[in-house]
Amino acid sequence: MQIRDIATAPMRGQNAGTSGLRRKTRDYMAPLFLENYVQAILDGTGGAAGKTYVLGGDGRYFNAAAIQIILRILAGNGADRVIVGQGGLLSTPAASHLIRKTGADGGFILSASHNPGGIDADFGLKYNMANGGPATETMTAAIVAASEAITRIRMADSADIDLDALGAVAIGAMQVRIIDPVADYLALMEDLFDLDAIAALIAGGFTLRFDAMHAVTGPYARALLVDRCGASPDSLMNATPLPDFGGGHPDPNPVWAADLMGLMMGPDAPDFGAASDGDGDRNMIVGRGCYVTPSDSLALIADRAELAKGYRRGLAGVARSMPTSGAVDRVAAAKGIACFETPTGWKFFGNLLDTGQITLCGEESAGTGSDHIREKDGLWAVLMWLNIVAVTGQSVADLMAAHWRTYGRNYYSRHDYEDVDSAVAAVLMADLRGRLDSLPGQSFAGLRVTAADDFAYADPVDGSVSTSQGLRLHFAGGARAVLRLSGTGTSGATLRVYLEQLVAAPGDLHQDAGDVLAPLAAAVDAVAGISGRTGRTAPDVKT
Ligand code: G16
Repeated sequence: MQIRDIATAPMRGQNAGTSGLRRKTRDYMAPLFLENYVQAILDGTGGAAGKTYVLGGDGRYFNAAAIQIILRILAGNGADRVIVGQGGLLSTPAASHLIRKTGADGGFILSASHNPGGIDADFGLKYNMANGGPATETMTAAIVAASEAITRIRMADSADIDLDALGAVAIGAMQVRIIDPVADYLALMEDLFDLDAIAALIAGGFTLRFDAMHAVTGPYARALLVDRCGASPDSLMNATPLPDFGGGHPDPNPVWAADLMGLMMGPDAPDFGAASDGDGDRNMIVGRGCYVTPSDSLALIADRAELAKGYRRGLAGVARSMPTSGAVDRVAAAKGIACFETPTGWKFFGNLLDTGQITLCGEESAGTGSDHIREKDGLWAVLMWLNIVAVTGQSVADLMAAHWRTYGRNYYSRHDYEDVDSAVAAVLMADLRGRLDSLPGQSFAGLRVTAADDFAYADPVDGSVSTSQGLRLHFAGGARAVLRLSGTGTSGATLRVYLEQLVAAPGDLHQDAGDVLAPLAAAVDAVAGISGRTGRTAPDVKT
């Protein structure tokens, strides 16, 4: 087998965002784009010689072809071993687990997460480190530097391998092992949760519906919920992974999982509903007539995790991303454990998890997880909820009501303005940032600002400092708004406005969040001039 050096030019301006590099699929398919990025990852991480990698993706368009290319580059760069999910499939949590379990040096996960798939949609690649987690800021910077200095791609001249055939195959001196993508993950869930209790709950007549959104979790959910826990096969919706996710937007929230939401809010709702995203790391939890916000889900899990066998020892601490609501903070305070506030992005939890300072963490963007891996984990959250329901015998709605009565309720909503002109979005943020110091004491649409800042985070473990992580506005009466630009979009800018109102002693537990948050939304528009600057009178997506 020959190894060739292919001359190439540096990539400019391809700085990876919140989670790897996401681009239009056609960009990724353009000559040498993927090749450049993969070679830059290897160059930026000390080369591949003698190393072991995990490789797989969410099955979206270009997944299998990209895997063949990456294998040739790994072989060309002298990698020793690659573990690949059968059919090229691996959910992000399963990949994180495999990296840790096999002691691999890193992993390549092919996904643009919840972004749509297809030749005219999105593709992505993220590199995870030996701890199973997304590359840190420092490692990402090294990869970006390598991408700007790259001159050649080193590739093996080898034929495609059969990604469907389980077992070992060699590409030159490199061993490739094709494995069942589900088995190891299933064993991990068996260790953490009492699946017999969940099976008994289901055998007793408890009904559920899980929407895999035509993405990667279909086979995982079938193995866990149907085969292991005895749910009926029609408990699964959209459970066959498709390259274009059936034309849908595999983002588990009330907007994109509208069919499931409609069912759960209707007269024939099952007891429990859930969904996961493209690569299986996000989750949505919904009870009969009761949607659970990701922030509330994190708080409830933090309160009740000890009911699941993997968490009996209690929690070392918890963490949430800054825009996530403060609901979990009050649970942590009541338990007397630490609660960290990190920038958006799962990578910021890695050091806290690695040093044992936290057991659980989560984000408003539908990610929840624990120290079992170094990614958020959609089916983990589903099993955690089912385990809690099985042990307490309470419905999702009753669990949430009890939680709010104890801790108060953080009404929460995120408003997204999508595909905004990038320059307009940048000016909006820069202008507000420049006025932050003058805002406290001023009122907007009747609400008085009490504090305003630009969130910065100093990692308590490695000391790295991340600045400009979102503009925070606190208002009188326990309201908070955060404005930040998304790091995961692929066209224009997405402005995210996170709205939160704490009601410490809610009289009516079920007030509509939109009503509660309307004055805050008006105040944010007044202070930031969103409608004036963008010409949008309403957000594109409200979750
Ligand atoms: C990724 C990260 C998450 C983060 C989210 C934020 O999610 O893994 O930790 O919360 O991006 O997205 P944005 O910058 O658009 O607000 P995922 O599920 O897309 O990998």
